[in-house]
Amino acid sequence: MASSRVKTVCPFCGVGCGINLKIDEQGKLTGVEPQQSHPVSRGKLCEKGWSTAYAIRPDNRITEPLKRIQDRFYPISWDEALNEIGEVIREIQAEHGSDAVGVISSARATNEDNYAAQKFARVVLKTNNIDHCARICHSPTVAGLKQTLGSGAMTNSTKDIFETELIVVIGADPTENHSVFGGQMIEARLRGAKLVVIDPRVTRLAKMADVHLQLKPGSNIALINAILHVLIKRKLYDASFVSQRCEGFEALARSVKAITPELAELSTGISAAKIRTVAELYGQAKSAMILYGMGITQFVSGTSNVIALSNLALVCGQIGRPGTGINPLRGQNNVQGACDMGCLPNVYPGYQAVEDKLVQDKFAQAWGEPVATRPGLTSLGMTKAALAGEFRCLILFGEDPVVTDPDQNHVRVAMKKMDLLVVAELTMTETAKLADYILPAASFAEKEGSFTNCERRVQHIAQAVQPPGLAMGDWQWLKALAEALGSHALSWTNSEAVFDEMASLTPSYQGMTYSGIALAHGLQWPCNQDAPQGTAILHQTVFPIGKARLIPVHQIDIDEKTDEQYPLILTTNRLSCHYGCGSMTRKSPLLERETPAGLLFINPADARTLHIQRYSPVGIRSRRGYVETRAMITDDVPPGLVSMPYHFKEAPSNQLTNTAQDPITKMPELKACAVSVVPLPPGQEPKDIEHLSEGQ
Ligand SMILES: Nc1nc2c(c(=O)[nH]1)N[C@H]1C(S)=C(S)[C@@H](COP(=O)(O)OP(=O)(O)OC[C@H]3O[C@@H](n4cnc5c(=O)[nH]c(N)nc54)[C@H](O)[C@@H]3O)O[C@H]1N2
Ligand SMILES: Nc1nc2c(c(=O)[nH]1)N[C@H]1C(S)=C(S)[C@@H](COP(=O)(O)OP(=O)(O)OC[C@H]3O[C@@H](n4cnc5c(=O)[nH]c(N)nc54)[C@H](O)[C@@H]3O)O[C@H]1N2
Ligand code: SF4
Ligand SMILES: [Mo]
Repeated sequence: MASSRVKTVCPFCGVGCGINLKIDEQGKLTGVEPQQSHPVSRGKLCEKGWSTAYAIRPDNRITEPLKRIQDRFYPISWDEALNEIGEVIREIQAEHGSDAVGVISSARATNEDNYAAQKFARVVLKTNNIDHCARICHSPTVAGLKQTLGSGAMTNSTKDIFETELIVVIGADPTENHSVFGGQMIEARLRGAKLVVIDPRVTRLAKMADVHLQLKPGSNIALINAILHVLIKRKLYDASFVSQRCEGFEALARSVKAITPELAELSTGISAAKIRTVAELYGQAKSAMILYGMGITQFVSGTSNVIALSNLALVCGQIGRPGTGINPLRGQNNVQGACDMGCLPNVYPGYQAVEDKLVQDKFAQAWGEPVATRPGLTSLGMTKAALAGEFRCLILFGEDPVVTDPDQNHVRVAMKKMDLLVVAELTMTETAKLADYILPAASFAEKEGSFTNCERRVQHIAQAVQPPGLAMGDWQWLKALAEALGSHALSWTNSEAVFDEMASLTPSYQGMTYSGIALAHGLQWPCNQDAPQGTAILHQTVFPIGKARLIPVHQIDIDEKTDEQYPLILTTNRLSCHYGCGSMTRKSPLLERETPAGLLFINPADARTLHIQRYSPVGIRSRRGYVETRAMITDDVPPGLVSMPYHFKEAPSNQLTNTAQDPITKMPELKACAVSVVPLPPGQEPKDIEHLSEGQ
């Protein structure tokens, strides 16, 4: 075999950078290089992209199905595993009904895997209990933008960053989290674009911004409404765009009439003068691009926050043209795709409503079987129902909720309480450790499929190497499990057949084929008869709902208040070198060397009051849990606010976080909870969570 390079896509974040995997003569993955001609990454990768080969190396992978007997895992054949799982599912459904089981799919896996997962839930298990990590990521985007624009996705393309006059980054830290795109933002800034950053922390982009609005956590709506107040009062908005393309302006104008910058100064902590400056910059820019992330969505006010941003873009007509738009920075490599595929409890592929009778009939006919008709449980809803004894079995792949869902103690109890937990993974995660069966999954390099990046670009991924041991692609084991349950609904013979079935049922993907997406570095949806080459900018002449809706929203404060016992607010953030639960990036010695495990970022003033030294051990307690780690003293967080990454299983910030939820999407408030911080005695090492729980 000759050495080769296989063209594929980075498996980490939603930027979707183009990579080539380097394969040696023995068929072994030896390295990675950027694709020079890729339209998004333009020959660049970040440190995670460069470390891809480490993330999936065969040592340390799960290579055969495992069954837990008491506290140990034993190898078992695929047939035995699937038959036993199938039998327990049947028993549970016979006793407790079809909704006692559910599936959590993976925004890290392919469109084909996710399409198969929702079809498996709906046709084989007869339940709409299907969800994935978008719930705790951009579900408020999907819900909010669907209401205001009719489509919950990034409206523009990453290349627009070079065509805009004004970049507004709100609640996102792109140089850490969408690093290649973040680098392009720096480039655009250096070429003359203006930059406004709205974030309670001083991020790298905040340091080079024209204006940084360092607002109090959770005060986004108060701020945006005050900006709207100035825009409307001073007639800086786009009256002709509003009259031609929007409805609801009068009610919106009334709702912000009393929200003066002076009033907003009290709740946001930002001076009225700065609020006016930003309103002027945004109102007067020929083109302005809003880019936002978890600092908008991960609040009990998540959906309203998204609506507020949409109101802002719409009244200024900053949408439907190059260099404009409202642009959610979708997080995972394929979270846009997993949503598009219908891995959500209320919609089929292409956001077709589960409750719509015509849609039910369409899918029942296409799939040749009756489908579940009632909307299902969300991921956190499944956890809650498990704790109540109403949900008994979860099939989960490519997520590690014990580390990444809020309130870790309560997630652990729920996972243990179920009669059957099946986890398909690349490695032994904290969640897999609690499973009854672990199935070995193939990584992105070991299977064919497609990923949809943050700008709706559907890209082909080619198989580069063989899966280790007995590992299988996710749709392949789902198909085998369906067969063990007596169903042939998933009987595709290759990934292309899965894609073709999906495209035929998903209007925005209808014009796509494997050859089409492979040729052109992907195609951006909608891609259909009207737009065979795909669509770079949404809503250019009309919104899917006709006119866009301006919807008044009001400030909703964070759920937990500080008090004497818990005097600080904890927010959670990400670090450039680590990703999600860390199960892939932490295999790279280079990435591991760059960042110590755990960390609490704290302002020097708070550190002084609490007698905390640089890098000294600290304990952090919330109303739900306790962790220990080391303090990093920095002006990047203001006094009163501390921040922790959530990548480290030794010091999981999700021991502490709040499960209070946005009422519309059930998004938990991962970005704010009340904590206390204490220094540990000098010389005492921070205990990792396992040892802490043993001691309790
Ligand atoms: N290196 C790395 N990259 C990643 C990931 C990773 O784990 N590691 N994960 C991927 C995923 S799944 C996602 S969803 C994306 C997320 O990417 P981002 O959305 O950038 O994620 P975060 O760092 O969690 O939060 C963004 C910012 O919100 C700010 N913030 C907190 N509260 C508020 C507030 O009230 N208002 C405002 N305006 N801002 C606030 C925080 O200070 C932080 O800077 O990253 C993706 N990329
Ligand atoms: N405190 C706090 N918590 C958070 C957040 C926060 O900002 N703060 N952010 C939230 C957000 S936005 C998100 S998206 C979630 C992410 O939470 P998760 O989705 O749980 O995180 P990941 O690390 O992406 O986990 C993915 C797992 O998938 C596995 N995997 C990768 N590829 C494949 C595949 O092809 N098949 C299979 N079967 N497995 C695969 C990896 O080995 C990894 O263990 O975390 C959330 N949790
Ligand atoms: S920016 Fe995202 S997609 Fe690009 S190399 Fe880094 S992690 Fe991969
Ligand atoms: Mo995410």
